[in-house]
Amino acid sequence: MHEQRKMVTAAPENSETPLDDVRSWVTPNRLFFVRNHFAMPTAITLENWRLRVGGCVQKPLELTWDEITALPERTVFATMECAGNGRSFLSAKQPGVPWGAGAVGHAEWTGVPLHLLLQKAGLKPGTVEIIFEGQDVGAEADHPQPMNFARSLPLDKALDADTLLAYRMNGELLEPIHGFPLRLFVPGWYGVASVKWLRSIEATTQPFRGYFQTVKYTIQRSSGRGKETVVIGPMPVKSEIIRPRESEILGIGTNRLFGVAWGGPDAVARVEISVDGSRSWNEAQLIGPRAAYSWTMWEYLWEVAEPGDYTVMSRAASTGGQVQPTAHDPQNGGYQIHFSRPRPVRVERTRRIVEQHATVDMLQYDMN
Ligand SMILES: Nc1nc2c(c(=O)[nH]1)N[C@H]1C(S)=C(S)[C@@H](COP(=O)(O)O)O[C@H]1N2
Ligand SMILES: [Mo]
Repeated sequence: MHEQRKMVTAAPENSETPLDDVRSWVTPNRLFFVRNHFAMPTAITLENWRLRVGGCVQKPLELTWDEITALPERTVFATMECAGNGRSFLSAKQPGVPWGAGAVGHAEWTGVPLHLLLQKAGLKPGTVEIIFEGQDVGAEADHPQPMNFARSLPLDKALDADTLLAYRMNGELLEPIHGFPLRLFVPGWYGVASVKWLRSIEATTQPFRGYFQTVKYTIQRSSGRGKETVVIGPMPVKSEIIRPRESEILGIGTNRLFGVAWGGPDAVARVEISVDGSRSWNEAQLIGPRAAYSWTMWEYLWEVAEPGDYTVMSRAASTGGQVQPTAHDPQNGGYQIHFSRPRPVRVERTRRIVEQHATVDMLQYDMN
């Protein structure tokens, strides 16, 4: 089978992981979704690339590729999802890339813990955030002046031992489209935090007000003082049904449901399945590794006696006690879309095999 990313927009590339074909815990690099706001920088080489560390530090640094890769490295397995993943499923249409379910993947990320570099530079007292700037430049409809892609992290997350300056993905040097040669990688957080093609890091004493965390990538929350704008951060708990596929027709008897679930910074504690449109829930089996930051695969053997139209749903809970909601929170707008999405399936007395490459007969009769 020749699997490839599913293009959503071509220039710049925005493309999905082909979730329908996911069988493994780790997503291969060439299938891992891509989210680009601007054209990808093309002139970066390991020789001409530098990383600057500056702002509110004792000792500003400018590091080469060899200097970075000589530092101690760390490896973290983590799921990364785009904050707009699933946007096309919202009933109230939202602006932005019309993602299906596949702006998510799981990989092994290797790099230098960011705190080691910040330690070398020496943060001055009063630092509240660290700003990360990519080499890619462009404009947006509501921001016609060209700007670099940039985001900040609160100091505590920047100093977390697992926050990496990543240069390997699944053991390979980063592919150009995933941020070669170096990107920030913030495990447990939406992908927007993980700035690609990193060229500068700056400590600041003021909260950063960049476009990608004020105009875009924010959600609303109500507090005692009314509505508050919150910058998108950690991924909440979520699950996806991979099989049965969209519009797949099942047969009576035993049907295997299969999917993935993730809990942002937490591990997945449990996944439940409803086959009656959320009236009752039964626990699925978790398969393979279960760890903080990582998605977990699950399966559920569904015994169906009666043909008919069913609504299948999955609902994950994290070790942190979060449970996936059944509806989208309108305060999230076009972001943070993690509700249990109903999947209608039809069960017939006769099973139709929809595997594209099935060589067996296209009809299989159930003996019941
Ligand atoms: N420099 C830069 N970094 C970026 C982006 C970008 O457009 N430019 N997109 C962000 C978003 S919104 C996401 S979801 C992830 C996607 O990473 P990937 O393309 O490697 O999957 O990168 C983030 N880092
Ligand atoms: Mo994103």
